[in-house]
Parts: sequence; C-alpha cells; structure tokens
Amino acid sequence: MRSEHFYRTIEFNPIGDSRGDLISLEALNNVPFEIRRVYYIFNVPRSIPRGFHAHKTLRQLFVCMSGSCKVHLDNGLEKVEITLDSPRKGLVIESGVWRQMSDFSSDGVLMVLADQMYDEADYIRNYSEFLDYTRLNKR
Ligand code: T46
Repeated sequence: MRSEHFYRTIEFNPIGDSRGDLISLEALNNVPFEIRRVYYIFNVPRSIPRGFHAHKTLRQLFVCMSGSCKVHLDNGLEKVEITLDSPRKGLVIESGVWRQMSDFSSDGVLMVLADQMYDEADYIRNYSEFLDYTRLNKR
C-alpha cells in the first residue's frame, strides 16, 4: 500500500486458481469505510473528461474493473495523476479533493464505492470555490 494524505493506492490480493481470480471488497477491511453506494462509469469517449468537482465530506474508492482510465487529483496544493488499469488496483480518495477522470479506454469501466448516498449539496463544482474551501479548511 502506498500512502499519501489525500489519496492512497491499494493493491488487492486476488484469490486465484485455475478457474481465474476473485477479489473480495469488504467494508472496514480492505475498503476503509462503510459502503453506502456503488456506481460505475462506462461508455466514456476517450476524448471526454469527467468530474471537475470535489466533495466536502464524501470518501470514495475507485477501481477500474475493465480497461483503463486516468484520474487527476488536486488538493489545492498538490496535483497527481494516477492511471488505473487493473481490477487489482484501488484508489482511495479522501474528501476535499478536486478530481477529473480522463482517457477512458473503449472497454473502460470505473467502479466507485462511496461512504454516503448521492447528495448534490456535497459537491463543489466551481474550482475557485474549491480553492476558497480548502483555504478555509486550512489544508
Ligand atoms: C465522482 C466521480 C468519480 C446520481 O443521480 N447518482 C449518483 O450516485 C451519481 C454519482 C450521479 N448521479 C447523477 C448526477 C448527474 O446528473 O448522474 C449524473 C452524472 O453525474 P456527474 O456529472 O457528477 O458524473 P461525474 O462522472 O462527473 O462524477 C461522478 C460522481 O458524481 C462523483 O462523485 O467522484 O464520478
């Protein structure tokens, strides 16, 4: 596991045999929160990025189940780009992080586990507001 303060990547250990591999995701075990919601993003044209927002409180785990995509993260001070290209790799994103997803392969399926139900009030969709928010929260 590699740790950063606003994100971390996790390498999941598959249970494999001659029939193939299986990965189990368990709340408060290899998923560091209670899972309240699961959604997945697919059929994304390679040239079309998504995201461009931060969450005030939401924590999430991304897994690219098929194909690949890039995830760009920004906590207002540091920016990082992570390629997700394996169902063995998880990306935990803490709250207060601006994100963008891009470069989806044609078979790209990004699954997201979230610790809260969908709530538009938790989104910050304006970058200037995001920077003000991070300053107020003393990142
Ligand atoms: C995130 C990235 C990775 C719902 O009705 N329920 C849901 O659970 C979600 C996630 C979205 N929606 C609606 C809201 C919009 O009308 O689906 C539409 C597309 O959502 P959005 O434009 O926010 O999609 P992305 O790909 O920009 O962002 C999504 C998540 O919203 C966000 O939390 O971190 O995926």
